[in-house]
Amino acid sequence: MDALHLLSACRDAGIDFFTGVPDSQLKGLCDTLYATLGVKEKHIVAANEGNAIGLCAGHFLATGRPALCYMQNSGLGNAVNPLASLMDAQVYAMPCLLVIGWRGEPGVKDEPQHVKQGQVTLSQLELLDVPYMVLDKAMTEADFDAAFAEIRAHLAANRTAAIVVKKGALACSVKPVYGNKHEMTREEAVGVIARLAGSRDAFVSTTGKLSRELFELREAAGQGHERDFLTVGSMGHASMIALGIAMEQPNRRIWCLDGDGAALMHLGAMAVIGQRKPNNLVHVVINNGAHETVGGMPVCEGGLDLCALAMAAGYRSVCRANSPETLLDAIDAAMSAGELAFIEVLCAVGAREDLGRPTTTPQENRDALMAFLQK
Ligand SMILES: Cc1ncc(C[n+]2csc(CCOP(=O)(O)OP(=O)(O)O)c2C)c(N)n1
Repeated sequence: MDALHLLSACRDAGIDFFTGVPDSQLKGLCDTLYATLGVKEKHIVAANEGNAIGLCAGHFLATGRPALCYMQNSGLGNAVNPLASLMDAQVYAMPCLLVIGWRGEPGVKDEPQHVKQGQVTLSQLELLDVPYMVLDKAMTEADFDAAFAEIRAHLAANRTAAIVVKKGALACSVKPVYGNKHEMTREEAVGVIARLAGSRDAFVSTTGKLSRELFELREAAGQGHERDFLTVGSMGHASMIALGIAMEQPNRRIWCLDGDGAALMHLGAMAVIGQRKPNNLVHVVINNGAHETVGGMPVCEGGLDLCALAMAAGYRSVCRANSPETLLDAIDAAMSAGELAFIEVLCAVGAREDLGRPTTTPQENRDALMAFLQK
C-alpha cells in the first residue's frame, strides 16, 4: 500500500502532526513525510522514540488531537516508559498513533539484533494494553480502511493504538533527495581512523552501516576483527560501552566510532563521559546530519554543532575534520593529547550499494574482543 493512503487516512482521523525516529522498514512513510512536509512545523524527527511520545502528548494537550509517532520496533524499548507512565489509561489516558516497523518478524530472515525484538513486539504491545493492527503486503486499501476504523475508535476514546508494519508493506511514490555539502564518505573516514590507530587500540562502533563498513575494511586489509566491538543494536549506547572498557583498561586507547543520530539519541552519555574524563578514550562522531543507515532522514533540522556540545560536556581535546587531510591532523592531535578527546567528522550522506554485513556472529565478536583485551 502506498504510504500516501496511510497519511490520508490519518488526516481523516484528525491527525496532522508527525514525529518519530526513522526506520528502513518504514522508508515509504518516512520518504513520503519528508517529501510532503519536510521537517517543518508539522513534522519533527525526534532524538529518540521516548521523546517522540512526549511530543505527541504535548501536541494532544494543546490541540485535543492525536499525533502520529513512527519508529522501528527497536525503538519500543525507548518508548515503553512514556507509554506506560504517561499515555496509559491509568495515568493521563492520552492517544497517539504508533506506526511501528516490524523487524525480525518470526519466520522472516533478519539480522541477529532484530530477532528477540521481533519475537516480542506484539506481546509488548499487548502487555502495554496498546491495541494494534498489522499491515502486510497483501493488504488492499479497502482492507486497511476497515482495520483502521477500529484504530480510529481507540484514538477517539483517548487510547494509544498502533499499526505494526511488516516488511514490504508500505510503498512510496515520491523520491526525496537527502544530502549535504560534504564530500568525504563515512567509509573513507572510518578507513583513515582504522589505519592510523595503534595495534593495541580497541574500537566500539555504532549501530548501522558504520559497523558494516568497519567490518569490510578489516576484511579488505586482511586484518582480523578481534579489536572491534560492533554494536549492531542498542543505538546510542556505543559511547557508554566504550567508557566501560576504557575505565577498566586505562593503558589501552579505546576509540568509539559513533553516528550523529546515535549520539543525539542518548546525548546524556556525553555529559557522563565528560565528567569522568578517561584519558584513553577518543570519541569520534561521524556527522552526516542524517540517519543514513535507514534512508537518510535528517538528524537535526538546523544541524548539530557536536564540538560545542563536547566542549560543554567537558571533553578536553576537541577537533573537527571534513576531509581525509584534516582528519589525519585531528587524529594526530587526539592521539598526542593523551586526554579525553572528541573528533567530529563532517561526512557526506551515502554508502556503497554493495556494502555487506558482518559474517561473524555477535557472540564470536564478543569472545574475540574479550580475548584481545586480555592481551
Ligand atoms: C532504538 C532504535 N531506533 C531506531 C533504530 C533504527 N536505526 C538504525 S541505524 C539508524 C540511523 C543511525 O543514524 P546515525 O547514528 O546518524 O548513523 P548513520 O546511519 O547516519 O551513519 C536508525 C534510526 C534502531 N536501530 N534503534
